[in-house]
Amino acid sequence: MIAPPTTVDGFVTEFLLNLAQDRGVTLQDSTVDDRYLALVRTVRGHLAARRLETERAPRERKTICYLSAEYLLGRQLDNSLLATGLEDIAAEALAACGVDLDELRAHEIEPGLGNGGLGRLAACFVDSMATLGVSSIGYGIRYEYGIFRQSFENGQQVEHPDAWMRGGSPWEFPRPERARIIRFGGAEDGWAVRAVPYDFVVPGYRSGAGILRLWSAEALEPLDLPAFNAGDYERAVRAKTFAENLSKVLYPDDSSPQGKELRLQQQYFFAAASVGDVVDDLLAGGGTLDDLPERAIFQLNDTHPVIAVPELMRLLIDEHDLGWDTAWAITQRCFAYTCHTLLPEALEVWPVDLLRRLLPRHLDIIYRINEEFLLTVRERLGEERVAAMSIIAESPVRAVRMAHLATIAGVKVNGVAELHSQLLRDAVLPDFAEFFPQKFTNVTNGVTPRRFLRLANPALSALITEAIGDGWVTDLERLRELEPFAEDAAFRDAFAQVKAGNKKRLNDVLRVRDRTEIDEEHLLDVMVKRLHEYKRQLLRLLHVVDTYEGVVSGRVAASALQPRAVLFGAKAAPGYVMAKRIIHLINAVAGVVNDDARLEGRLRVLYPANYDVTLAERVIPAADLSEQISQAGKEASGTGNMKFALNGALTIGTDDGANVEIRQLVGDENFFLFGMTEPEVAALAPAYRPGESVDAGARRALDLIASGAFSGGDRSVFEPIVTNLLTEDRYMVLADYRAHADAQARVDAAYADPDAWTRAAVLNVARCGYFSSDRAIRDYQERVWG
Ligand code: BZD
Repeated sequence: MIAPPTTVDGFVTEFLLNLAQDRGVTLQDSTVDDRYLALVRTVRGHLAARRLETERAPRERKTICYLSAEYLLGRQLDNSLLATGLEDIAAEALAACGVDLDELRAHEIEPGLGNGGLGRLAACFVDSMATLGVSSIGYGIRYEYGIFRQSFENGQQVEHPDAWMRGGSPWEFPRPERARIIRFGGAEDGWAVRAVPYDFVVPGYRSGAGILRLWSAEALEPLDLPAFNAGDYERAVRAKTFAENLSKVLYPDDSSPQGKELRLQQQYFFAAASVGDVVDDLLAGGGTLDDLPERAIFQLNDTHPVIAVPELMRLLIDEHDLGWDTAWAITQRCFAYTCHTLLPEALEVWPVDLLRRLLPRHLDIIYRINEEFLLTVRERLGEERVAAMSIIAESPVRAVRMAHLATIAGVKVNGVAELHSQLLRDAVLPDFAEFFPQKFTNVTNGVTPRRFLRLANPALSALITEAIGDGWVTDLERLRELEPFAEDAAFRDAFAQVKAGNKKRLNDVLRVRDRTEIDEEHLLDVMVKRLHEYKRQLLRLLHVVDTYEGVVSGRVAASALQPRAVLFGAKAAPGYVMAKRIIHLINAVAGVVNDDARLEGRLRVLYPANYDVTLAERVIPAADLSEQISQAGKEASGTGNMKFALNGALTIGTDDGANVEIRQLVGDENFFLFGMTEPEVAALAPAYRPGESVDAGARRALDLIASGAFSGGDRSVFEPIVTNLLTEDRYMVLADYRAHADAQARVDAAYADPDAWTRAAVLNVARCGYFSSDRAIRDYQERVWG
């Protein structure tokens, strides 16, 4: 094999060659874009070599086929350099050419092919599988437009298309020879598109590689030539436009499925292409269909790819002539399902009418699976359980419940944190947990230490490595060895300096992208995540308003405030009206608070637009306080919570999702717990009257908002928010208000002793090694794929 260069000279040669041959320019005449693309070419050569090497190594028996509609990858350059061990060589080589590596880094547009936690988790998992040497392939959709770019106009969210591929997509390898035809509709009204795969190489840290295979939709015929020749230019490209729409854009709804036909087309498009790809590979390698369950498992990332279940059945029966029972026996061993939600409205259902039109054969298969399943339900649990457990819901319209289908077909069903898995069994799918007790398990989420510690926080990484060596990068539990350093004053000093330096690094980007900055002396208090009522950005905001009101009304001296910068980052689904109002309110409060001299600059609210993975990598290492304040029983896990703790932020949080496990590990004294527990929420819910006993602080905040203080005197603008809290308050913001405010006071008191704070921060880092996605993948191997 031709080994790519691993010396500085070799790297320089390769880079200049790529510049000349690929871009057709000399270094002198090159643009940033030319230099960036030539650098990617050079690094990509190493990835390709790594992949060939991995493919030649003796194969593990089973390949993990991760099916996910989303991968929120983040920028690729630094991770590729790190994984291949080329960081220093590339830096030296480019310096020798007089090229500014930082400028090239900043030039990369991140592929934002996901909405939030679920998509980012998939990206962490492919990284970990590659690093652990697990034979794996991630399948998904090559959206031409990823998650929208957010800007604010007069404080309100405006969405813009994310043209991340403008200027090409230099990391991927097109694989047109593996293209497949995907058919929709029935015998009379059938139509088809071509699915063309593009491979991203997922480099493992220092060894190994996986593939991320993303499908792009194309028309079978790119042009209707007779129509074109007849002058009907619109009709000439109609089929092309129609087909390409399938992979055109990521749906930006993260928690409430819209039931849109194009979305189901997207799901089937990538699920069918992926299942077909795996089956073809098996047969081409001399395997038989009976071998499939030993050779592959499809991990379903939520219900979005569940249509792969009837698709495999169709393939086995209609195209490979297996009988129903044989096909079902195989299928039932090939899938496992991960659920990522607790919100009932987030469980996907597809109207039967729509399925009948789009995928009639699949609907028939689903009906038969259901029929046979319900026979056994009737037998074992009785007729009265049938309606609740059926795959088919009868109202409000007859529809297929994808979670039921996934649970019936899967070898395992898992939740993503201990509490979530328990609630999944007790509340979301209780009948199924009774029927299939051995199917249900937990795998607590994790995050990749490569991107979220080693790359995002170089200074802390260096400090940790200096103390305990660099084994933690692939064995994060070794952070435990830092515990004794919490008692070491010199180490704490160095740790505090790292945090201060990270605030400067954050300011370097905030100044450029948002023309703002934080005061580096302030406590940096961060709430970054999708905007959703259950996550309760409003709870944080009401406390900001209450604090502001205290100063301007003269009840509290500004000088008594612990100086804080409260930073929000969040996108709202474009159709989620209340979430967008909340964004407007946060910006409105920021405008007023930041401009009011009476606060003496001791309370600042920042809301940089377009929070994405790239910004996360700067914000998280700089944070002192991590806001994880969802209503208990609503956040399945959270993964931001893990990233913050690993970077030495303390958490203020409810007993929800993985917060529970974080607190158990870091210790109560190093975590600011507040609020109702899930059973308390459940007990209060039936009789909850939010307007009846409003806390005085919350009342002052609501009154100030209602007065128009943040809307130029216009009382109508934020009235729906105030009214909603006082009359409905679905996520009990007001019920938890006092507990939250008291916890914030405990935060202030703790921060007043910087050394003790730093000690707690060090312990957070030392005790959170469990939250590595490497550990999560090992758990999947043991509990799900084994
Ligand atoms: O998944 C999130 C949960 O809300 C988090 O608690 C959890 O940590 C992560 C990872 O397990 N769920 C999502 O991010 N969901 C979506 O993004 C999504 C996207 C499309 C449709 C439905 C949900």
